[in-house]
Amino acid sequence: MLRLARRAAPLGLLLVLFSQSAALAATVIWTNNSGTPHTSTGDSPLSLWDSGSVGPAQTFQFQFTAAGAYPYHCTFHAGMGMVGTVTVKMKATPASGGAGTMFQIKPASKNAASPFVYEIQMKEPGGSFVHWQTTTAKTVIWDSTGLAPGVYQFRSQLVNTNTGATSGFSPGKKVTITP
Ligand SMILES: [Cu+2]
Repeated sequence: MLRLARRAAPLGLLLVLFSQSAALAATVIWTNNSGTPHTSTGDSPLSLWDSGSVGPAQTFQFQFTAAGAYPYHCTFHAGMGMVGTVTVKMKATPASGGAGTMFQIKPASKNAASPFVYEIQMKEPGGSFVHWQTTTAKTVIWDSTGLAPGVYQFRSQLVNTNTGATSGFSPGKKVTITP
């Protein structure tokens, strides 16, 4: 399951999170509980979604399927600071295991469709995030054979290969290789 976290709440458009534990997908629902219209519009150049004008008491929903950080704004009131970021976390299973474990690294809830790909970075114990692999697969196997014990991290972002636009990286997902 991809998990969602809200970073900043827009002023008028409240974010309600629906996390479906069974389905590998996460739908975010914005509810306008103010008295004037707003939008939920994914920032350009990725421009992943745009609600158009959402009136008072109306809702808009969008299903996120890829880990990443997705900044968005209200087209009417971005200048007043009505902005936010939806953060979609990665999954990895198991969370820990001895060297030799075949870990499943999951940047998304479904395989990417052209022109999108998932760009995954890895951080070794004591190191920095560096490119690991770019894939269209929702699950990638990480063969930990021969690796030193410690805490490794993975993070991922959505990339549009036509435009080069990116979401921004998800938070790091920790995977521990036990001694
Ligand atoms: Cu607004």
